[in-house]
Amino acid sequence: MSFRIFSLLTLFLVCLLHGHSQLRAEKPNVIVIMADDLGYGDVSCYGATALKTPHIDQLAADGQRFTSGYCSASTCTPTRYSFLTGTYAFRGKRTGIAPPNAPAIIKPGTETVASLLKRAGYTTAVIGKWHLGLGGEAGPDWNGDLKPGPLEIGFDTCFLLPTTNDRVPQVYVKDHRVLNLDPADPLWVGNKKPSPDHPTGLTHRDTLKMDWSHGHNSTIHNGISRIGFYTGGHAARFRDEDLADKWVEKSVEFIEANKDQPFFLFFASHDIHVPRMPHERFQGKTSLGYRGDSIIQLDWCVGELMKTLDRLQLAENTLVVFCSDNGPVMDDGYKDGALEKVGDHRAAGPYSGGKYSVYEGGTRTPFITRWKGHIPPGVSDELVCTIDLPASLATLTGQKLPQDACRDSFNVLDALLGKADAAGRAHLVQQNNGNNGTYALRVGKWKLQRYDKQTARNIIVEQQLSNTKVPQYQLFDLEQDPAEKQNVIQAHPELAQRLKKQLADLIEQGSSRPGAVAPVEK
Ligand code: NG6
Ligand code: CA
Repeated sequence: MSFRIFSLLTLFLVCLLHGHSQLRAEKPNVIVIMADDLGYGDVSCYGATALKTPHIDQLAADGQRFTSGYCSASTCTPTRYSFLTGTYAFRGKRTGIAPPNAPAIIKPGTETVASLLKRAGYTTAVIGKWHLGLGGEAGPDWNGDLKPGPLEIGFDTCFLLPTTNDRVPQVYVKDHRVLNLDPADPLWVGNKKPSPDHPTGLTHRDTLKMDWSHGHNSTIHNGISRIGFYTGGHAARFRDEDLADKWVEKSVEFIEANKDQPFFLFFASHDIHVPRMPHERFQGKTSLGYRGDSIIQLDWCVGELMKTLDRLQLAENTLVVFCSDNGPVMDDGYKDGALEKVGDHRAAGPYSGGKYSVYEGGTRTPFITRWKGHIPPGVSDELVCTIDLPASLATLTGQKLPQDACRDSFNVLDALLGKADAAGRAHLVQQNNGNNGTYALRVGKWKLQRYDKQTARNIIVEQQLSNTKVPQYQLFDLEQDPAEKQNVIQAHPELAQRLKKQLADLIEQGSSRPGAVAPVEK
C-alpha cells in the first residue's frame, strides 16, 4: 500500500471514529438506579452518620447531588408508574400498591422512558423489582407467557422480581417466563389458603426465621411468611439473601453485552424494602439492624455497577441517575429491629413523614446524577422529580413526545446536567398511594397539603405507623419550617386559596407538561 493511500485511509478512519464518538456523546448510556424505601437521610452524603455509603457518596462527589430531588409518590407502584410513563399516577387506573396477581397496569402502546429511548436506538432493560402488574385482565399466567409486561412497553429484555418480595411468589421472571419453572410442579398464586393444612405465618409462626408484625402472615418461603398464597414452582424459587447479587450479575451481563451501543438500564433494587434479608456477608455490618445492613448492600450494588462502567471505560459515556421510589419506613410488617435499633439515625433527614405520607419525608429522597466529564460536581437546590426523566431523556436523545404522552414530565435536562442557571420545575404534585385524595403541591418554598379524607399517615417516621387526624388543607413554609410543623394556612388566606386552585387545576386538567393534552376518554 502506498504511503498516500495509507494516510488517506488513516484520515478516513479517524474521521469515522470521531464522528462515532460525537454521535455517542449525544446518546450516552443511561442507568437509573432506583432504591426501594430509601429515605433522604439514609446515606452518608445526605447526612447519615450511623453508617457509611462510600459508593453512593462517590457518585455524589463526581456529579450533582440534589437537595430537592423527589419521587412523585410515597409508595412504590405509583412512583414507578409515573417514572416510566411521565404521567402522574393519580390520573391512571389501579395505580395503587399492586397485589400479587395484578394485571399489567401500564397498557401496551403507552409511551414510556424505555419506549422513547428504544426509538432513539437504545437497547433497554429492567432488572429488579417490577411491581407494576403482569398479564392481561385475568392477571398473570404464571405457568405460561407473562404478557403484557415490560417487553410490551419498550423494554427489550427484563429480569424481574414480579411484585415486591413481601408478596408472593419468590421467583424470577425472565422476559415472558418464570425462570427455571418445572412444568411438573406448576406455580399457583392466589389470595385464599389453597388447602386447610397449608402452612402459614399464623399456623407455623414458631418456625419463622423472621417474625411478622402486621399482615405478612400467609405462605411461608425461606422461613419468611408473605402477603398472599402460593404453591408449586419449587425449582424456580430464590433465596431472599441472593437477590442483590442476582441483580448485579444480570446487570453486569447486560452492560457487557451492550457496551458498544447505547443502552438503558433500569436497575430496580429491592433494597431496603421488607423483608429486609441482606446477604449473610452484610448481616450485622451496621448498628441499625437489617435495615442498615440492606443500605450497605445497596451501596455495594452501586459500587459494582460503577466498577463495571470503569472496567469497560464507559463512565464518561454513561449518565447515571440514583433515586428512591418513596421515603423511609421502620416497621413495615416484620420484626427486623429497625425501630428498636434506629438510635439517632434520622431516615428522612430533617423532614417529617416517610413512606405513605405527603410530608416531605415521603417523596423528597436522595437524587444524584453523574456523567463523568459532562456533569460538573456540585450540589443543586433545583426542584426535580423522577417523573421528569422521560421528557428530559427525550430532549437529550432528540426524541419528540406524542402530545398525549408523558403528560406531567418536564424537561429539566439542564438542571439534571448541572448547567449553570438551569431551572428545575416550578411546581410538583405529590401523592401517597393510588388515587385516594391525598395530595401535596410544592411551589417554590410553599407546600400545600390536601387530605380529602382528613387523615395522615406516619408523621414521625421513627415511630410505629399511625394515622393522625389532620385538617383538609395545611400550608407550610419549607424555608422557615422544613419539618412542616407549623401550619400557617390562617396567616396566608389568599396564597392558600391560590395554591388550592392551582392543585385542583393540575389534578383536573389531565396534564401539566406544556403542550401535552389529556387523551379523550373512551
Ligand atoms: C403495604 C404493606 C407493606 C408494603 C407496602 C408496599 C401491609 C400491612 N403493609 O400494604 O408491608 O408491602 O404495602 O410497599 O401489608 S411498596 O414500597 O411496594 O409500595
Ligand atoms: Ca417502595
